[in-house]
Parts: sequence; C-alpha cells; structure tokens
Amino acid sequence: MNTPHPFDFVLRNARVATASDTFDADIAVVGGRIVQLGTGLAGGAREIDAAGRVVTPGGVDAHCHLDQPMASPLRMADDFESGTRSAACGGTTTVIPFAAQEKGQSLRTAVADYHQRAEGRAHVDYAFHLIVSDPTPKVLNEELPALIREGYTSFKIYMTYDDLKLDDGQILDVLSVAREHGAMAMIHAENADCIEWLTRKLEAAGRTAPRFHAHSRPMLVEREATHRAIALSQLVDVPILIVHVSGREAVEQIRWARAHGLSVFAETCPQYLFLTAADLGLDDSYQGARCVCSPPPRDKANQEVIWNGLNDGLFTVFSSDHAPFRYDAPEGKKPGGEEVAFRHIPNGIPGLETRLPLLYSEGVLGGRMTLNRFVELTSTNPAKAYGLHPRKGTIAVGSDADLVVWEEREFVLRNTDLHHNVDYTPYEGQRLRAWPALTIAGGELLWDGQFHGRAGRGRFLACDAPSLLPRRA
Ligand code: DUC
Ligand code: ZN
Ligand code: ZN
Repeated sequence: MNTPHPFDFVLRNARVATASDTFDADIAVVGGRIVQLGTGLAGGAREIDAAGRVVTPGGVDAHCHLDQPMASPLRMADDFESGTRSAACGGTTTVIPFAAQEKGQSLRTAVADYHQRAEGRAHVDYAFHLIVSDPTPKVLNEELPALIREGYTSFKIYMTYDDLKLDDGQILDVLSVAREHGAMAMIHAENADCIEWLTRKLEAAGRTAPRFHAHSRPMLVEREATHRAIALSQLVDVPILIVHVSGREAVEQIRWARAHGLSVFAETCPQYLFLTAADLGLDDSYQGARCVCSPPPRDKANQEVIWNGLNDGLFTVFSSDHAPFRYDAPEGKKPGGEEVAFRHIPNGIPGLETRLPLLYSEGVLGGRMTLNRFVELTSTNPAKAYGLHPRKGTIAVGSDADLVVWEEREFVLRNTDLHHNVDYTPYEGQRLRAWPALTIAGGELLWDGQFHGRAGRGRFLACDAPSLLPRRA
C-alpha cells in the first residue's frame, strides 16, 4: 500500500552548498537521515519551502568548552543545555567540547564525569575530545588506547597553563600513542616559560590591567611553540593539528612545515579575524577583560594573514574556541567579585552562536571566500578531522539531516539577540549580513527565529578514525 507521504520531511527548492558543489534540490528525510536529493521529489509529512535560499550542512564546532570543571571560584557560563541552544540558534548542529583530565585523575573518570554533565541536556549531537594533562604509564598504555578504540579519537595537549601543560618528553609520549592508535592530536602552542617570565616583568612594573595579557603572550611565544610542536610531531612521524592560530608568525611556521612535506593541520577562530589587541583595552580600564583569550587577538595586518590562510587552504578548520565566562560575575571575569590582575582573568570568550554568521557575512558575502570553502572550513573538514564524516559535515544521501537555511539581511549584532548564558558578546555592534533563518537537526526544526529545541534530543557520537589521517597497517 502506498503511504500518502513517503518522507517524514522535505525541504524544497534549496540552493544546496556542500564543500565541493552548489546545486538546486529538494532534500527528503526519513528517520532523521537524508534519503533522497533531487528536484520534484514526492511529498513529506512535513514540508518547508526554502525558496531558492542557500542551504548548507549544519555547522560542526570542533573546538568549544562547555561546563568544563574549573578551579573555584570560576565556573563556565554555558553548560550543555545553554551552549547547545546557542549553537543551534547560530546554525551549529554538532559540537565537540573537551573531557578534561585533571592532574592525578584517571582519564576514564574525566570522561565518565563529562558524560554526566552532558546527559539529558544537549539540544544537538555531541562528541568529546579528550584533554590529556597527566600522561602516566597507565594513561599512555591502557586508558588512552582503550578510549580511542571506544570513539574518543582526538585529544588536546597544552604547552602552557600550569594545570594542563606537558613538557616535551611527555608530548612525545602522547604523540606516539596518537600515531600507534590513529588519533588526531590537537596542540595548544604557546611557550609557558616565556609567558611566565614576561608576566612577572609586567607585574613588577605594575602593568596588570587586562590589556597587558596581550603583552605577556606576543606572537614570538606562539611561534616558538608552534615550531617546537612541529618538530616533535616530525620526530614521532605523526600528523598534528595546531589549534587557534592567531597570526603571521605561527602561520609562517605551518607553511614551512607544509613546504617540508610535514602533515600539519591548522585551526583558526573568529577572534583572530574580528578582534585586535586593542579590544583588550587602550587604557587600564577593566572592560577589556571581556576579550582576554589565548592566544590573544593581534592586529589588522594579522587579521589579513588569517583571511589569506582561510582562503588558500592553510587552515583546515574554523572553530569558535567558545570558552564562556560572564563579565560581571564572581565566577567569571571578576573572580571572587574583584577586578584582578590579568594573570588571574579566566581566558576565553563566547562564540558558538556567532561563528557561522560572522564567517558567512564577512567571508562569503564579503567576497573573501567561496560558499563551498565556507562549508568545508565550518562543517566538512571538522567532521573529517574528528571522525564524524560523512554522517556529519555534508548534505548527501545517508547523512544526518542537519541543515542550515540562510537568510541574507543586514543587521547589527546585540548580545540581547543571542541565546548563550553570557552577559556580553565580544562582537557587540558588529554589522552582519546573514543569519540562519532555519536550523534543522536530524530532520527536526530547532530554530526559525524562535528556539524549538529539547534538552536531551542531542546524542553522544562515538567518533571513527579521523579520515584526514593516513591509515596505518
Ligand atoms: N584559550 C584556550 O586555550 N582555551 C580556552 C580559551 C582560551 O582563551
Ligand atoms: Zn587552547
Ligand atoms: Zn580552547
């Protein structure tokens, strides 16, 4: 017997953009997955007419921090509920935050704890990266290999932050596990000792206002660590991905590595395109604490270097590095209620919801990159880099029906329009030219100017081996 509606849902008349193609099609969905693409498809139980609008795959934000445990009194402003709500309202339908190991803690315990934080709260699908801060023999030989097999196929290692940083020998050990077990190693590249030395000098001179955060982490500090990370990966013969690259000097190191045939991937973030060090303050006002993040934003010339790298293929992934702290809060940028020296200001800015609209507005509509490159950087490549493709990151038969229908309109961004739990956006007053009209996840409408999510509908995704990595016998 013919059912009247062969499909659960049909998105009609879409101008579909993937990383490789742009074409007109209806998109038919059954059971949350795309089952047909073509023109004049049969009817769906539910239909939406996209009327020639651009439709891209839902965004994959492969670098965001949600409800990550913090030392008292600090607390992240967004948990899995508010973070994934704001993600969906900005067109992101998959997030990959971090299950962070504390020193002395078992990696398994960190993962179990993080699952509890996510359980029943996410509006969109999520996977976990691991943060390895204590690579004991048990972690290296047992926990990490087992977790990689179970679907945690990427991890971040830090070259700075006292509670997270690894020394070079530890990095070599962890990279060796990535090589042997086929995981993607993400590296935060800043030289910890240089930062500490500069910070002490600044403090001795009374220079403790937020703007001096940028002085304590000049590009040299990032350049040196980036070069060292590349050398360590070469020694182990394993690809790495350098996260949140901020400007010219790190970019030069990555170009050098590529020119020497090394497999070095790179990520950048909106703050390196839309903010400069001046946003941390031109005087000693505390307001600049809002934009304290690491590496710090640089200057206009460096923004151009980052735009060029996005366009010419240097960067593989564009992520938010959403690390949300409220500004006017004792658990946020004013720890314990005080305006503190820059060393004590929690690092990080919100950006999950604004990542795609910023890049679509200035990148695609500003004529700086093609629509297909936008899709590649924000969805397809992050899904490939972390073992979620082709379920995520594309519009194809068999993929999850995670879709963004774009509306091109000019407006001025206000934090009051956003859905995170943060009391500011660093991009307040930014002129935007586009925003998602609709966000659809697994065939369900989550955003159409109103939010229709449901905490707990988002599922945990076990990741496959990253498809950007070579297969080893
Ligand atoms: N830098 C990081 O390394 N992580 C979170 C936020 C930040 O600014
Ligand atoms: Zn980092
Ligand atoms: Zn981060």
